[in-house]
Amino acid sequence: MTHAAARAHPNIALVKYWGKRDEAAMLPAAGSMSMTLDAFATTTSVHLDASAESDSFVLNGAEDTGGAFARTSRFLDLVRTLAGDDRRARVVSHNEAPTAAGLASSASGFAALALAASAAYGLDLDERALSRLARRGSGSATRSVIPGYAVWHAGDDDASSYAERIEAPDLRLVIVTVDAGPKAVSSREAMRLTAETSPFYPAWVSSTEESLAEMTAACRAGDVTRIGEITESHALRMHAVIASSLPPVRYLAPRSIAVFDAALALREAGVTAWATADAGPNVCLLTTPAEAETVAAAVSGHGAVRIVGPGPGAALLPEDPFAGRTRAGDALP
Ligand code: 2P0
Repeated sequence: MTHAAARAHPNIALVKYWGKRDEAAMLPAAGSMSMTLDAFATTTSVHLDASAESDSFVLNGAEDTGGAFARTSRFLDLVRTLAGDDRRARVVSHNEAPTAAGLASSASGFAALALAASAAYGLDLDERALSRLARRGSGSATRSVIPGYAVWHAGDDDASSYAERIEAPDLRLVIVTVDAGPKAVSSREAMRLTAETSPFYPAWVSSTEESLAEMTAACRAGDVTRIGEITESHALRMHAVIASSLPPVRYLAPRSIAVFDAALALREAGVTAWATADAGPNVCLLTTPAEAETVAAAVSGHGAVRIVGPGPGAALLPEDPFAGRTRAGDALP
């Protein structure tokens, strides 16, 4: 095969990944757990081109020659080494996530790229091997390979650091976009800063492993309340350790805190709602399918809301969705 296309979705971590033990090998300091979403897909095609002297990358309809291209090309180098094939490739990628959703596209992006590129270069990777490969592109992409709920085992080397499925109750996340602007500090940069400067970082790492063990037990037991409690407290611990960096980094805004307060008010009124937030000001509320509309209505005054649930893992597409439309400026599907 000389071309392949794949689709993958972002994920929201309920036990967060924040910090690397080994940046070159992309090994996390601790394990994490997430829900892969049923929305905001990234679709990516990879065409090998024996005559090309370099890779090329079209992202959301525009030729990219900057940082995203460089990261994509470095990732393709890994795939070429695995496949023993040094042909260059043309990569076309489209994110459904509106920038305004505030969802990072690196998880869905590298999960889709790992699958499309490995197939185009003739590698037949199982779910675990694909998860390990996606990890090399972006930590959170490790989990986006997996459908539904995923645990990413920190591992102690490349072979043992992968994500796998975990059974959990059917839940929903109400995404509240309080601020659609770009984040001030990238996750990668802020993670590095936290690990290097926070006096609380060792406790963050050890307590995350404890939270993951408790979360795994709560998922197996189908204990939604416990899943929610761990989700919210672990998110706040992550923001606390980030804020304890030097210079400090603070992702939560006053409007984000108001949504955490809204979650508490909902719980006091007997509604299931637990808040979490990633490296930005937007907040997701974890709830049940039956209560999702109630939660969404209750927080609609805080920003745009969208209800999402567990979605599929990375999957190959039978046809190239960009066929004949691989140039910058071409209309996208
Ligand atoms: C997570 N985040 O577990 C955490 C929670 C953001 C907050 O993974 O450097 O883009 O590519 O491994 O995966 C965002 O960081 O960072 C992230 P790299 P990534 O989802």
